[in-house]
Amino acid sequence: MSTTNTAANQNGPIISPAGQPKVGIIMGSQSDWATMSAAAQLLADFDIAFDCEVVSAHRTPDRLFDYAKSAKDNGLQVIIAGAGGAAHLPGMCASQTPLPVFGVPVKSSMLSGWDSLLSIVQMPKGVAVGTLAIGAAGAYNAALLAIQVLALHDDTIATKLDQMRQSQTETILASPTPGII
Ligand code: RP5
Repeated sequence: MSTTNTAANQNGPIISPAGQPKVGIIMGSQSDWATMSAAAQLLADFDIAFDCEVVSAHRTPDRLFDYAKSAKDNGLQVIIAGAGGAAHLPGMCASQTPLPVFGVPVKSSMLSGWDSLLSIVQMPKGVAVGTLAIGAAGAYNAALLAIQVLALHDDTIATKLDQMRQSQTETILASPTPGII
């Protein structure tokens, strides 16, 4: 399966850093990109190569199976899968790969993402998906978890992660009074 290291959003493309993609980002539809771009952006900020594709569990099931079965051999170490509605993408992906899969429930128009959340989180015993929050915060945190996994064996990433968390802490401590920035 071909992969792309460039993903576009409303503000322009998010170009993956050069090199072997370590994280795969998949989503059920082009319409999920507004949410899932948060994951791509954080990985790019951490200088971690990723690939990004639309892969639908229902509309392109063969493409999903090809993607998931070959993901580890293709050098990926973590998969982030976002989908909305009857969101079977993360679970079906997890069933076909030994890699850790983080699922992002995309906010749906009819049920505000409750459908997405419940269909991702409620996996049967024996096949695991790490389920994140609904929406862009979930996509961001999925990338953060992927970064934390990679940091276990990469000191450069671990150092950046420490710096990011320290900076986040300092930002809060610098303005601890509500309404006064
Ligand atoms: C899911 O259906 C996708 O993940 C998306 O969140 C939702 C709606 O898809 P579109 O109808 O916008 O393509 O498969």
